[in-house]
Amino acid sequence: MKIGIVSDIHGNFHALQAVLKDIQFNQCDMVVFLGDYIFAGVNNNEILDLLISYESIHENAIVLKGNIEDLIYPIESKEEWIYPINYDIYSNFTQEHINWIKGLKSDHIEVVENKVIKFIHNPCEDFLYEMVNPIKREQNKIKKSAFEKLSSETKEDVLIYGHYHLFLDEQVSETRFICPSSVGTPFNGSASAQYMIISVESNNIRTKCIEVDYDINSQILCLKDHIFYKKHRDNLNKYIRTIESGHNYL
Ligand SMILES: [Mn+2]
Repeated sequence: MKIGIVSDIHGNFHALQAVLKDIQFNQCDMVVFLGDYIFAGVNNNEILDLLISYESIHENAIVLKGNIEDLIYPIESKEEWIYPINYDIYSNFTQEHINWIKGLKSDHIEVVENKVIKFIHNPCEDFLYEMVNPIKREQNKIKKSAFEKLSSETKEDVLIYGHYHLFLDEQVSETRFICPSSVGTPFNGSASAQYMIISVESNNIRTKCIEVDYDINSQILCLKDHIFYKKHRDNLNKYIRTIESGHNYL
């Protein structure tokens, strides 16, 4: 059983296209999307259309929501702390997009052979790293005590989560923790589109971190040509810097 794990697209449509092509090439039996698809960049509608059609075509696709998808609620109640660009992104959504986002589940449990695997965007409120460098996140070390606490609260054998934009595969106490980095905005210093394939065979789980080159120049042209760029230049320049460097300038 081969499962493709896709997380944290954050508006990077070209990176998503490259990853889905690679997943097709690798013939995964199942694909799980761990959330944080939108409210960044300029291709939010294209990403939603692609995910909605992917889910309808592929029986074994699971699409979960991230914390970013929940921004839809404070946007609808017109909270002041929302970045203005996110009001513009929201105003371009169709009712179908909005209904689809609101219908997404937060987690999914899958039993593969004897392994119970839980998928979720952000597994806990605690930050799982000692923050040494908020930009170059690959310099941060995992916070063992936070993982131990999370393990004690986790019933499943394997916990697969997104949110941190860094690859991870660690056994802590009774739990195997796996993070597939980020498709659209990795924070490990590599400007590729990143995801993971896990293979479960005879109760053994193997993980493979995959970095796919994508057309980053087309994505940047798309950002600079978009009407949002004139209105939200500072915001989109930080976004461009993030995808070019693979570090967190958001
Ligand atoms: Mn997140």
